[in-house]
Amino acid sequence: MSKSATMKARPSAGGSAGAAAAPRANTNTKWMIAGGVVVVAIAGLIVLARPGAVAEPPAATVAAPVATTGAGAGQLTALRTKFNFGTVSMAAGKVTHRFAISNSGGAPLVIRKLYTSCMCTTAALVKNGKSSDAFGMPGHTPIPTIDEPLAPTDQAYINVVFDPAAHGPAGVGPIERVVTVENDAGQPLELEFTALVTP
Ligand SMILES: [Cu+2]
Repeated sequence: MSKSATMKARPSAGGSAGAAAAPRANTNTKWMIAGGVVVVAIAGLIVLARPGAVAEPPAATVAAPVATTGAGAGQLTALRTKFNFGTVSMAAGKVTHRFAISNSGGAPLVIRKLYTSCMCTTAALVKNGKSSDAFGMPGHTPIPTIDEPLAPTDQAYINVVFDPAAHGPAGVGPIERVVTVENDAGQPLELEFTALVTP
């Protein structure tokens, strides 16, 4: 502090007409800067205290992922992610449902894997009329990587087969199963179905 004050005072000590005015202006400037710092500090405290100021950063983070799903990225979506079979009889055998999926983004994506939450359920990818193998539950059956590309123009389904008799007589009652579709464009797509299993 004292060192910088001395260095600043030295040029104005030259004996010109502005010699007397210069140190005073220097002092005034210091007070103005000090006052400005106080004003900024108070303003900062007011801004921090406002609830609206806290809400602003999350809004900005929400906007960021939206930008990445623009024209240059794929986006795996399903027309519907839930389906209810209603009442399903073990005696009547397996039931199937097709979930319509698509790439709603602006670039191709790759379907890595699909698998189900239980050994009573299998899922296959049907793309442009051609079906993949049917995959079951990890740990019960192998779940290989299929690396199937999906263009925005492709017509695709996840064909789900549920065997209500797979769990034997103990399988009676309401059930809920999930089919997971891993892809390179974002979070895995989860398709869910429910049923009420009767003998
Ligand atoms: Cu099961």
